[in-house]
Amino acid sequence: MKPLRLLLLGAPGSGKGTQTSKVLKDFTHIKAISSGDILRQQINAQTNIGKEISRYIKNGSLVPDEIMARLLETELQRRQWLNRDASWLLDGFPRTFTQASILDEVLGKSGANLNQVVELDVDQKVILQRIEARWIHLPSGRVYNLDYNPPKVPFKDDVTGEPLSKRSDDNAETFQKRLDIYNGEIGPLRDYYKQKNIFHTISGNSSDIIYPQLSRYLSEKFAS
Ligand code: G5P
Ligand code: MG
Repeated sequence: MKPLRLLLLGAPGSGKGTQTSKVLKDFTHIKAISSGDILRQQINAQTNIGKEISRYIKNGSLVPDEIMARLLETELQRRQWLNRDASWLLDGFPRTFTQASILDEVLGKSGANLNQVVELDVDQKVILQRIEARWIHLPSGRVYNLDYNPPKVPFKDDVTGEPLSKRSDDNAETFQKRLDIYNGEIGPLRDYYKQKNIFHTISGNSSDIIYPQLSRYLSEKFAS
């Protein structure tokens, strides 16, 4: 396969994390970063930056662009992804126009710009219910849902057996704010990537409807 440098966009709860897990299982040469997971791990480790970002996440605001871009650049360097041969997927970053410009600058230096952006288009009316039933395994970022994909043992991670936790921003009030912010930011981002001819939308109100489309799309687009 040709190298894939993919950004997954989608409203909170649209299934970015869920689709990412499925992609990693089927396309084993692809690696992934979730910006939300990186932030939650910083908070959990009680780093200085973690203390600062905790209040943004808790009230559903975006973490400032400069902090976010710095964290992501460090992570891309640490993983040695800033080269043309690596295949990877970003879940949740960039999510503002400014972040998109910063990322292009960083990636451009190694000639490894994003070559695909996929937005998951899910009816926002069906999402809130998903969020309220979500539990996560914080260290790995694995996501569960009490209805859709429950853990094998209630409230325990399938792989490690460790306890699952709730996210501080998974409540109706904060969720609505996150959704409003998403709807406010997504227009310019869509336009930015449409202009570059790398933007694609996949619609469906279930992850099981979206994934076969995503998988087919990636296979066709990146087959060598
Ligand atoms: P995150 O962590 O990036 P969001 O808000 O973008 O958070 P979220 O909530 O993680 O996105 P998701 O990954 O799109 O949603 O969805 P998911 O976890 O896969 O699925 C949601 C739930 O639905 C799960 O329980 C899943 O099992 C279930 N599910 C999936 N599919 C189905 C289905 O078909 N049916 C049913 N019934 N259930 C299903 O960002 C969090 C915060 O971090 C900061 C911000 O403060 C943000 O609010 N942040 C950033 N700030 C600035 N810039 C950035 N780039 C930032 N990135 C993160
Ligand atoms: Mg997620």
